[in-house]
Amino acid sequence: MTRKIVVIGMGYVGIPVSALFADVKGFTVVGVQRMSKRSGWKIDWLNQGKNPIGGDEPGLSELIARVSKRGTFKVVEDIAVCRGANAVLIDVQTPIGQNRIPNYESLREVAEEVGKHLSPGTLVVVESTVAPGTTDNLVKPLLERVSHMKAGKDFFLAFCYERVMVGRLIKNIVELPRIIGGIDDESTKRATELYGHIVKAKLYPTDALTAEVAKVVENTYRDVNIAFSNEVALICESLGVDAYKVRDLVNTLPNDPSNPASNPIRNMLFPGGGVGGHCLPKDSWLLKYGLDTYGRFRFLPKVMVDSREMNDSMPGHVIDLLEDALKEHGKKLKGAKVAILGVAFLENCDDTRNTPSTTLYEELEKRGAKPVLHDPIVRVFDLPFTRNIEEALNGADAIILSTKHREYLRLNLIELRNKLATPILIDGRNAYDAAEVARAGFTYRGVGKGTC
Ligand code: SAJ
Repeated sequence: MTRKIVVIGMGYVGIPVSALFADVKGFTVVGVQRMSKRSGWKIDWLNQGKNPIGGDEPGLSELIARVSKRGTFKVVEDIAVCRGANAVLIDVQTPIGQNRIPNYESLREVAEEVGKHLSPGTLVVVESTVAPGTTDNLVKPLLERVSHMKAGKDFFLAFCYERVMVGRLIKNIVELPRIIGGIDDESTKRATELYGHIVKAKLYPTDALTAEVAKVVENTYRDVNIAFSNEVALICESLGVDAYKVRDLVNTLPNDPSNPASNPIRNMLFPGGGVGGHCLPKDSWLLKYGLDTYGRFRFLPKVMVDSREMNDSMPGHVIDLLEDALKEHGKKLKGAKVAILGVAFLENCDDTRNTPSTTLYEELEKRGAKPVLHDPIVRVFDLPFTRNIEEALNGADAIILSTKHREYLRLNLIELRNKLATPILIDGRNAYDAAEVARAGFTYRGVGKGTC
């Protein structure tokens, strides 16, 4: 008997997980995507067997072409396709608003629609990151109210979070352990069985709330570590030492001196020009929202809140470094043409969600400069940008390296210098060798590197 899986939301999570399930013998997958201005075009692309995700995604294009040709994967607009599904995966965006409160508009809408077309026995899985308490207190009651069925009895529900990263979407789904958080044991059992078909790594069964907390803690932990590294970077700039060298030296210390083999590497993360993406900038606030909404007692989780502030301050710090370098040339930010290299939040991908480059651009504009954004991979973006690097560089008074795309690492520094009106390079990602940049005639500033 063929198993029918429905995946709602054809994004960086929904597309690879759909293609992986569609590649399992006896499975067919129907993706559901709204005909939105930003993403509607993906429906046709995917139904032509084409991969709409830009940048390097090893194995994804071949997989989509294969399952599309085989007819086990198609994408539609109509969510009624959930009827008769064995499992429905929810992979919609769960951003936070300006007020740092989760915006569950898509999640509510989808849960409501799924509820209308839910069949007895269906397993519903929330893969989108949500605040702790959301599966039990928002998704479950919504599905039950609309479907007139009981979760855990007539249908099943679990929270099984993704650990994808752009540039290794397939790899992370297949090779990373997966946490399976059912609202009850039967839901956990069914979800474990389902993911066993695509995940080669260990599956960890738990309850939905614990899984929800684990997800946002996992990302907040990373965000706090990055914040620590950014603070160290500022200290190093002030002391005139290289924060990246310090990081390398710190990471030579085995984690457990009494038993070096136990965990050989201490992993201080990289400082940089800011933290972007759909996850780290918001997951601390989802964790806080869960605490404030469903917690038995309240308090301000200062470490993670301060870390968010630290990481959010880094684009501003990059601009301070620029202003300092301009002063060396007797110039001001006002009227300066600034080439911002990189729109994507991470190297070698086209994902622009919460990119620090937006903050750079808007802050520079506010301070009277003329920023020009460039990116070789990104296709669509909310702000004006160019894919023609000459347009960004010619006559610029400074370059800010915001994203460490490999294209930028190959640039010839001398030629680069000759295109600029003022030879200033601000390195937000430790992309260049400071001494080499200075030898090429640039005034150099780097996050965590200070001057050279
Ligand atoms: N960054 C630094 N320093 C570092 C690492 C990253 O400044 O040492 C910056 C990056 O430049 C980027 C941002 O942080 O702007 C996020 O980068 P990331 O490497 O964390 O990429 P994400 O957000 O796509 O991936 C994270 C991962 N979470 C963890 O490793 C705990 C990934 O495993 C999750 O699946 C993903 O969030 C998610 O979807 O939740």
